[in-house]
Amino acid sequence: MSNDDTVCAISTPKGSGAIAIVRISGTSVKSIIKKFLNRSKISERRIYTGFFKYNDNIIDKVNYVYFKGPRSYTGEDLLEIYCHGSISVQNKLLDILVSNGINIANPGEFTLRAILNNKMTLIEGEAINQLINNRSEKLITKLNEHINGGFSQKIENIREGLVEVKALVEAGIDFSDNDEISDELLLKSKNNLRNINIQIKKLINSFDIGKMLLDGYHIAIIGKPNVGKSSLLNIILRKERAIVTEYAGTTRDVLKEEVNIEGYDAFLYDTAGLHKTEDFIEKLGIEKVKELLKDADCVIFMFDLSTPLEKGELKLLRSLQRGKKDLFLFLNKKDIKRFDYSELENYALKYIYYGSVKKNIGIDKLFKGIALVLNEKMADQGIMLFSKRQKALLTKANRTLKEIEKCDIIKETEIAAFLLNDLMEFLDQLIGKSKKIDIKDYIFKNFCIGK
Ligand SMILES: Nc1nc2c(ncn2[C@@H]2O[C@H](COP(=O)(O)OP(=O)(O)OP(=O)(O)O)[C@@H](O)[C@H]2O)c(=O)[nH]1
Ligand SMILES: [Mg+2]
Repeated sequence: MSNDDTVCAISTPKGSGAIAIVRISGTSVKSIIKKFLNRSKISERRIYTGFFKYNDNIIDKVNYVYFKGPRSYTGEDLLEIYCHGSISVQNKLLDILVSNGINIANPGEFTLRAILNNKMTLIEGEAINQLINNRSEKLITKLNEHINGGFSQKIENIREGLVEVKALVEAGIDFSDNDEISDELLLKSKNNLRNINIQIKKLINSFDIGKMLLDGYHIAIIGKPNVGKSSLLNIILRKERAIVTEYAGTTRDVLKEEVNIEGYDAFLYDTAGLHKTEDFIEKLGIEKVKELLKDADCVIFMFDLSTPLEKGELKLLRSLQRGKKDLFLFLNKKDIKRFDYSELENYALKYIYYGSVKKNIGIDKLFKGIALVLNEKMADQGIMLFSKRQKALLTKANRTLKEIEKCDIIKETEIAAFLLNDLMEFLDQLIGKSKKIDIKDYIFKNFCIGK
């Protein structure tokens, strides 16, 4: 792609709205302003009002702002036209631009240009896309740390540390006859590398939580038939989403609904009651629950205080305790409690709640408990990783660091220098500085058109 190409796109969501934004970036921006907005002189970053005209026909009365390159999002001349958000106006504007030789932008193309023009790093570009798609209020600050360069700066700092180590390694060659200086250099380099690896490992470890929070926290509601699973889903959604009856085995399929838990994006799954059954459809439903349990991040295990605690329930509880998922027990139907469940106290459970879905008792506490666990996961994270690409590169960096640690950087100088170069290359790829990668491969995937 030539960077001189001018491109355009509708940057607002598809469909009609009060206002839509058409963005145009590239060398032809000024001639577009002259031709369609009839203005030959224009100041940057000022709002103008005028008619967008084509062959003397008024298409729309619009506002527009001109951003002169390089002081624009893309680093090129950029025009934003705020038109009325009718689908016909938006399409007409775009059609006119295209018929005048302006290309439609690819998804993420404005951001790609911004990176190529050094307006931002690849990490910052990826984070903008993540922020656009993110549904958790709690992640806004974390993603902004990436967008505003906090993460890129951290990588730059690590890189600078490596340059220092490389200089020490090279100095080691000159001082290799002097044992005292060599030892001192060796120790200093080793300390620097250890410190760098701690930072890299911390970033890698934050990915599991970062990814989970960005993709949404998946909560499976499970339990034997009739414990009140569907009732719990309905009360949280404040609507009759799932059928609730007094008959055991009402729910056969898995129902998935998105919910917001104190600013976290989450998905609730209502499931078929778990028990031994000969019913073919129920069996299929139970198989689906087992599949779901492999992928869920969290389990709400429900019990029914009006029926006796069963061995099968205890067996499932033990297996869930052996797993890694967040586990919450909800002992339902407290209003008609008939059996003693104190045996569960032997299980050292951290999150166990007694309540009644029917009477709306204990549900608030249960979800506050879930929010607390999520808050704990977020706490002390510092900068978090949200992208598989970034994790893969840092994992390579970590592996290379381990190799460097194994070699004697004074005696095996050449190997050490070679590995250090590899390591710096991984960091360059991470921020998009490396010549060995094509940034297009990363930006276009999953990106919105118009960004
Ligand atoms: N008394 C009382 N009844 C409840 C409570 N919660 C749910 N129920 C009743 O228990 C019955 C079963 O509720 P569901 O929500 O359908 O239970 P379920 O776990 O989804 O059942 P299956 O889909 O068959 O596995 C219904 O009659 C509900 O009204 C409660 O807290 N107290
Ligand atoms: Mg149900």
